[in-house]
Amino acid sequence: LSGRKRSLIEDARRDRESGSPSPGPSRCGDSFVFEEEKSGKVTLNILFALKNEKNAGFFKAGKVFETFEAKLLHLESRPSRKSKKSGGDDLEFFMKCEVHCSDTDIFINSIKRVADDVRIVQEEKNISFQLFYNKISDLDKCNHLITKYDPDLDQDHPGFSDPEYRKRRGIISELAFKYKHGDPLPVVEYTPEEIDTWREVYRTLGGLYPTHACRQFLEALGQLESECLYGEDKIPQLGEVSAFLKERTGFQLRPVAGLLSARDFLASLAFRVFQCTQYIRHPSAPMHSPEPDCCHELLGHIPMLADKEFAQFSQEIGLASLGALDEDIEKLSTLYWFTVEFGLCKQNGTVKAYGAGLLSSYGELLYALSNEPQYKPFNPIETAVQPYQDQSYQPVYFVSESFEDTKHKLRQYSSTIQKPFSIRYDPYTCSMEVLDEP
Ligand code: HBI
Ligand code: FE
Repeated sequence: LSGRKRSLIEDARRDRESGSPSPGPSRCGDSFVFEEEKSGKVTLNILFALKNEKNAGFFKAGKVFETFEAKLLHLESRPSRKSKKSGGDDLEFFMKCEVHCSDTDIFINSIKRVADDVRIVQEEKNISFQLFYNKISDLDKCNHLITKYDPDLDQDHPGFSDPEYRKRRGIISELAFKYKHGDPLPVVEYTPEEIDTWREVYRTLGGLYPTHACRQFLEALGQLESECLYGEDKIPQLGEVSAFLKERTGFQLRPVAGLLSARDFLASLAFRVFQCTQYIRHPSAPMHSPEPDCCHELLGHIPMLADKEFAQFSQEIGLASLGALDEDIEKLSTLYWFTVEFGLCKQNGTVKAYGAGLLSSYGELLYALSNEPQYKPFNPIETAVQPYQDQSYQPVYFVSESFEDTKHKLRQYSSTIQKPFSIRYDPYTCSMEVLDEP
């Protein structure tokens, strides 16, 4: 053992034997351990504030890591809530690290000697209770893309073996990667071939809307057309569409490079921001895209987001997701799927489509409103755990009485999601207010 490590161990041992309360004998083993490996290493999540000496304390904590050869897996800092309450601006630190099993106890005690408020976060999921985007510009950090249906990686994507297409999609995605909140929305000069794809989709789906789409969708589409934002001869630009939505419901768009993680995607909705892809599907398959593309966003989502009640519903799913555990994100994601993407609703005694996945897919729109599929009334507890398909038509569709009713049911459901705080969105500052802090 190095001299330094030995002295820390001796200090800790002395503390333990003398029953000194400050570092305190911490429970050894199991309760702190959630990833025991055969190698004799354990992974710990440690949250701590610094003692008065501030930065020096941080480096002292670093020294403990060095001494115990703890492998740092993750490190982040944030303003300490405790300090903020008393008007301070101290930081607190979160570290994920790997230490030798036999060192666990002594390692924690050593950290306690140099830092304040040391907490061992027992399971990783507890972290997500506390970390979430607080202000609208934080959405610049939404970069957790899922590459499942990316044409560069998914052999079943219609553009997989078309290098030209992949290059083009790459260029358009790059605009999204570079985008920062407050920038003007990127303008894409679409090629005649891309416009042909759009035209075909627009015409084909346009023929079904009058009989298959819900009233709110038709109203908004009518407005978009009469304002010359929508039409079959041009692909609408995000900037114009965002301005349209902002006037109606306060929703705004930001460009996104592809499929986002559910957590990032839902978090954006909490700020009334809709993440919009800007590239278009492959021309060989105009009626279907495995990943979201501008046809899906512009035809499926945008008209619905111009409806007040629906916009509020969408934001509330987002608010419910902030700081939620992974398993609750999964449920909210499923609720989103069966409402915003594949929802049906009753209108004047008939069933109509309001889900964007339906309103942007000719085949499934016909299927969903035929006699074939099973319908169930929307009921969040049941809907949230319904298995779903993203490769073929849904086995079951959930029917809403009205958006208002669905919104109330979702609100009721969201209030049962366990969180140690509640959140309110302040539209003046575009930021979250956290209430009832733990
Ligand atoms: N990402 N870009 C993008 N667009 C979506 O519609 C989308 C997403 N990520 C997840 C998602 N939708 C949903 O399926 C839910 O998981 C929220
Ligand atoms: Fe979608």
